[in-house]
Amino acid sequence: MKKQEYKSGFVTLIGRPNVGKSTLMNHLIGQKIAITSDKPQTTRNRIQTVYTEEGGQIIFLDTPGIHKAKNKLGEYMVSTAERTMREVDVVLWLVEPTTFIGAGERHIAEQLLKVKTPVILVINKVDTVKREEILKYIEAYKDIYSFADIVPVSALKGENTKELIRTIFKYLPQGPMYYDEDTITDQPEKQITAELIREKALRLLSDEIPHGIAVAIDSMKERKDGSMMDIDATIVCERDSHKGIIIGKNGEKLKQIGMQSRREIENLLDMKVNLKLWVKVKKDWRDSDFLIKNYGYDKREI
Ligand SMILES: Nc1nc2c(ncn2[C@@H]2O[C@H](COP(=O)(O)OP(=O)(O)OP(=O)(O)O)[C@@H](O)[C@H]2O)c(=O)[nH]1
Ligand SMILES: [Mg+2]
Repeated sequence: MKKQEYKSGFVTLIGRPNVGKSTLMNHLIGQKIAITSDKPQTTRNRIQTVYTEEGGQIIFLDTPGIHKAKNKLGEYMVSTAERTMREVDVVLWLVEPTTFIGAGERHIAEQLLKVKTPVILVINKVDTVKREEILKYIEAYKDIYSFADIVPVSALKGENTKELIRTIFKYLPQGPMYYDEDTITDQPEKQITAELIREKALRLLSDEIPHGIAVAIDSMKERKDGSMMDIDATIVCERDSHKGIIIGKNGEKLKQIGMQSRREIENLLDMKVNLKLWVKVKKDWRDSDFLIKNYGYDKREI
């Protein structure tokens, strides 16, 4: 019997903020690479990860949620996401299980009409609805775009995600193994470390403040005897009043952010970590081209 040809290709995850793109990507590759939170606009950069199995390889691109940008950082995020639609073999468009299709979804459908890439609609969070209702959501979405396929999943519970992988492979061309099978991501450890700190800040702070935060790793050095990694990092925020909230009463909030992120950084690096956190104010950094770039959001890289 003829051996089946190896298939491979690039697949982007797009959709409005908070629909579960990063949660789904982490689940599919079986590792936490992209940070997640219940606050919209968690992901800010394109994050590439690799899924490898015997018959093929999928390179996933997690992207920032597509929204109406209110500052230069937002514009950067949205163009990062929209750009990927043209560069890939398959688009995964993630949506919430609902029959209400708003302006945000219609805008995405319009963008997709401009490209020829096959689009798989992924109805996520089906654990939150009754099974018999799913057909209704499928019908509603069928009206706005001609999808190559529609797959309901729960990224959180891992429901139907194997079926999603099978469906993706249907649309991938024959191709090489782009990365060796041990490769999981293109994100440097330093970048993931900064993101993990930002995740804890997002999760532990409420409302407006988390959106105005960036995290910079000032230094990251392994001790000579290999016993520990010393990390100095700065949380940047937009206002003096925010700085006070991030630090908290008697420094409690910052301590919590530090403790929770240290634990995850230790898992990531597989060694003990000594983490020192600082807080700095940079007024309106999200509207400064220079500072946006400085904190790792570089237009030339999208
Ligand atoms: N119930 C349920 N919640 C989910 C599911 N998938 C994701 N979530 C939750 O939805 C929230 C948003 O998840 P993210 O993965 O950060 O969403 P995202 O689309 O990457 O968001 P942005 O990066 O802001 O665009 C988190 O609180 C997740 O736990 C799911 O299948 N079921
Ligand atoms: Mg995300």
